[in-house]
Amino acid sequence: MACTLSDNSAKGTGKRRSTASVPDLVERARSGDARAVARLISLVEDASPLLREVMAGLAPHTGNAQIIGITGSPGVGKSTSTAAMVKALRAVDKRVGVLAVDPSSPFSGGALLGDRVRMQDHATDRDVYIRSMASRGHLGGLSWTTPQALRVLDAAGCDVVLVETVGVGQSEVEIASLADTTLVLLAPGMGDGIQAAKAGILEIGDVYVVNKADRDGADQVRRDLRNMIALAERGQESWKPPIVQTVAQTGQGVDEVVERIDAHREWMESSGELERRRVRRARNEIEAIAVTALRERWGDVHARTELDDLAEQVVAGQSDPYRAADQLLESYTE
Ligand SMILES: Nc1nc2c(ncn2[C@@H]2O[C@H](COP(=O)(O)OP(=O)(O)OP(=O)(O)O)[C@@H](O)[C@H]2O)c(=O)[nH]1
Ligand SMILES: [Mg+2]
Repeated sequence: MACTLSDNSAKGTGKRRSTASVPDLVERARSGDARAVARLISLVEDASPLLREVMAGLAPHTGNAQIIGITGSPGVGKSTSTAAMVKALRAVDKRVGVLAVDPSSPFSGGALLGDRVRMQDHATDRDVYIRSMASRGHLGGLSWTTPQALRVLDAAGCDVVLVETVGVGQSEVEIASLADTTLVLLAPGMGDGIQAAKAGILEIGDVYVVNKADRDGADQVRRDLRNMIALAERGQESWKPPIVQTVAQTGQGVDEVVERIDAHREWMESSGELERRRVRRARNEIEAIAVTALRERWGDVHARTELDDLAEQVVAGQSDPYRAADQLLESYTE
C-alpha cells in the first residue's frame, strides 16, 4: 500500500470524514494507517474543533520521534537532501516522516510538486510518510500547525521526522524552535556566505551542510562559514556545529550528515539539552494555542461597540489609552 500522504489524498476522503470517530482515527494512525494519519494532519490544517480530542488521544504516544529541521535558501537543495536522507535512514530501518512546510503558499505549488516527483522512490514504502503543508493562513504560521502535525507523525510511530522549510525571514528561526536538530544548508554561488550572518542562521544550525560540493566555490563557502561560526556568540554550549559537504543528487556525504545528526542527538541527551529544547517547544506550543484563542476572543471584542466608545473617550480626553485598555481587558474576565 502506498503511504505517500499528499494533501490530495487527504482531501479526497471527504466522505469518510464524518464516519470515523476520533478514537478510531487515533488508533488507526498509531498502527501506521497512512489514511488515518493524513486525515489527522488535515484536521490540524483546518484548525478543526476535533483537535482537542485528537491531541488528548495522541499525547501518551508521543515523544519518541527525532525531529530534524532542514532549512536554507530557495533552491539550495533541501528537497534533494531530504530524499537522500530518507534513503539513508531507510537503509538502517528507521520509519521516516517528511513534512514539507511551505510558508509562502496556501497551495502545494510547483516546488512541492517537484518534491513529490523526487520522493517517488519512497512512495510505495510503508515506512515512509510524506506530507506537504501550507502554513500561511493560520494565525501563528509554523508555530501553530507544524508542531501539531509533528505530534501526529510522532504518535504514528515515525522514528525520525524531517521538516523542510524554505529559509525566508522568520521561518528558519521557527523551525529551529521545533526541531531537536537543525540542519542549515548552504551552497556555492548563492551569496550564502555573506547572507548567513545577516539572516541569523549562525545561531540556529546544529549541523551545517554545504551542498552542491560538485560546484566551484564549495570550499570557500566552508571556510567562510567556519570563520563566521568561530566568531558567532553561541553561549555556553559545548556543541561545536560541524560542517559537512554534500552532493545531494548523488548522495555523496549524506551518510556523514546522518552520523553528525546522531552525534548531536547523543550530545543533547547527555547534556540535558534535549529535555530543555522539548520543554521550550511545548512552551511555544501552549503559547501559540493560547494566543490564538485570545486573538479569537479579541476579534469578538473588536467587533463590539465597546472599543469604539472607549476610543471616543480617549479622543475627547475623558480617558487615556491605558485606562481604556484596562477596561477592555476587564471585559474579558467577565
Ligand atoms: N549540482 C548540484 N545540483 C544540486 C545538488 N543538490 C540539488 N541540486 C539541484 O538544485 C536544484 C534545487 O534543488 P531542491 O532540492 O529542489 O532545492 P530546495 O532547497 O528544496 O528548493 P526549494 O524547496 O524550492 O527552496 C535542483 O535542480 C536540484 O537538482 C547538488 O548537490 N549538486
Ligand atoms: Mg524544496
